[in-house]
Amino acid sequence: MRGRLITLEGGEGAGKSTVLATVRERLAARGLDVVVTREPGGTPLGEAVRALVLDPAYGPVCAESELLLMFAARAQLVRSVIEPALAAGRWVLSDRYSDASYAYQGGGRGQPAARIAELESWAAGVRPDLTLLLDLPVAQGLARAGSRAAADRIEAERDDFFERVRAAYRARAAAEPQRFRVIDAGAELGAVQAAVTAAIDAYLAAQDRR
Ligand code: T5A
Repeated sequence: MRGRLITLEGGEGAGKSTVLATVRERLAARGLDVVVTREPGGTPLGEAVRALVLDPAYGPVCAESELLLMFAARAQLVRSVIEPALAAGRWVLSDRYSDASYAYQGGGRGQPAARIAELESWAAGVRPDLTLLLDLPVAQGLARAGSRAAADRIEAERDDFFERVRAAYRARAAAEPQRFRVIDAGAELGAVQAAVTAAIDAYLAAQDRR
């Protein structure tokens, strides 16, 4: 039986990396074979693209280049990691995936959604089965991210860019409620983890009933 692709999405500092371990443990406890990856990255080529696209030394980067670089990394990840894993019945958990391109390059940079959809169709070809959107106010996420490390090229954007990113994510979740679960990521960590656990358990229960 084919595996499932679960993606974690959200703005800067939303807590994706922090809750990823919770999701992985929940899936593994059910005996599922889980592959964890991230975007951009997840392959040697993808990690090199990540270093390029996030390095402030290359800025300013035009929106078209940024979009194509994200999909160059994604195409490689799908073909060498995601698709083989799903075909082998493994479950894939990805820290960001194609919704990030709709949010950042679409909402943030103004690239047309139809263009991104076309890239998604031929360069990626695999859509997530379940997406957890960790949603929180932009200022709260930036404060969390900022308390950690030096800003990368995208983290250095202005607040209005991140407001457009958040709006695009929320619009996608509203348009596809069967795929998205929106998590209040502004809550304290225990509450976020509980909400994530409940969402995963509900999804697994629904899979069992199929
Ligand atoms: N990008 C990516 C695009 O533009 N297009 C694309 O198609 C793709 C795939 C890299 C960048 O690339 C862009 C988006 C990004 O700008 P990334 O590495 O996933 O993507 O970038 P970030 O969002 O910057 O990752 P972060 O590590 O900042 O965010 P996380 O993983 O969401 O947050 P996390 O877990 O590291 O938590 C941040 C801090 O908050 C604390 C944590 O301990 C940590 O210190 N924290 C909490 N504190 C209090 N309460 C809670 N509930 C907390 N949860 C976490």
